[in-house]
Amino acid sequence: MNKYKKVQGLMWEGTAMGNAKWTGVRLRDVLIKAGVDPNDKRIKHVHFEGADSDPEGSHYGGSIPFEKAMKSECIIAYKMNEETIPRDHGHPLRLIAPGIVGARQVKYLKTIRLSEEESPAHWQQKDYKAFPSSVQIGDPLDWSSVPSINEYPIQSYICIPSPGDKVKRSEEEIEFAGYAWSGGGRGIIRVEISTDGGKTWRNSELQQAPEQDLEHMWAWTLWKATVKIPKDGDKFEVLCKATDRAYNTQPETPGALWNVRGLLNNSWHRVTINIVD
Ligand SMILES: Nc1nc2c(c(=O)[nH]1)N[C@H]1C(S)=C(S)[C@@H](COP(=O)(O)O)O[C@H]1N2
Ligand SMILES: [Mo]
Repeated sequence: MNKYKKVQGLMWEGTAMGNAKWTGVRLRDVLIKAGVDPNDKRIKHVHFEGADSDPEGSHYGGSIPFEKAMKSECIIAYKMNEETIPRDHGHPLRLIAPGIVGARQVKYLKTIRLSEEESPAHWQQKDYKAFPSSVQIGDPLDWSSVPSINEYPIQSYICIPSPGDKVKRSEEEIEFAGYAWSGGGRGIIRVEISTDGGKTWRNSELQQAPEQDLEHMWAWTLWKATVKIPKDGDKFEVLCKATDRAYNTQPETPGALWNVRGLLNNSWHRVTINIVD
């Protein structure tokens, strides 16, 4: 998004992304055991706080809607990929609320609170919230005017090859591969690629964990496609875009998505590679 128009945010690009198998106890069961009434209309959000703190001593935190917290997929995890959770990923306990952005998956889980409100902005980067495009760099940010990002819009990415990689024309074809993911468990139904700037598209081959279904697709979808290397020119561009269960698809450019903190850019991903003879 920064390349389109300057933003005030962290430049994550597309590969600050993880996917793991989590094991834990249902958050729902823990809350009910602690005396929470699942039908208590006063409870709107559940706040989570980690044991880590910033230099001022405030703890990392985030919240999810109570309704989501009571769904069977939300767990307090104690294992990652069948092993004790590594320290970097939240040892000993971590909230896992599938279908929601990473920032809410609170590590080193220490405290759970029930509330009528979303949790206040968390430390360091304030919060992941997208402001209207009219809000410009330097304008005051009214954090309470927008809700935090929870479910993420549909996204796809080309991981292989990397931008600027070189291929030999004599190899004739090259394999492209990447991931796609959408928030809320909305399954990926297709990932398409284009070699003519988006005029025509063709399907890629998807790889999805068999235990996932279209309504509960928490993990990423991996995709791959073989692309013919053009006979002329010294470089070429490949684009990808995905479509999810709700038939949401990605926009062509970040133009209509621009926001001051550079969040939620899910426009078509483009990679240009070089051809050598
Ligand atoms: N306690 C705690 N939990 C946290 C954070 C943190 O700094 N402290 N960072 C959050 C953010 S912003 C992200 S993107 C994910 C990163 O999780 P990972 O390190 O397992 O990839 O953890 C989230 N949970
Ligand atoms: Mo993050």
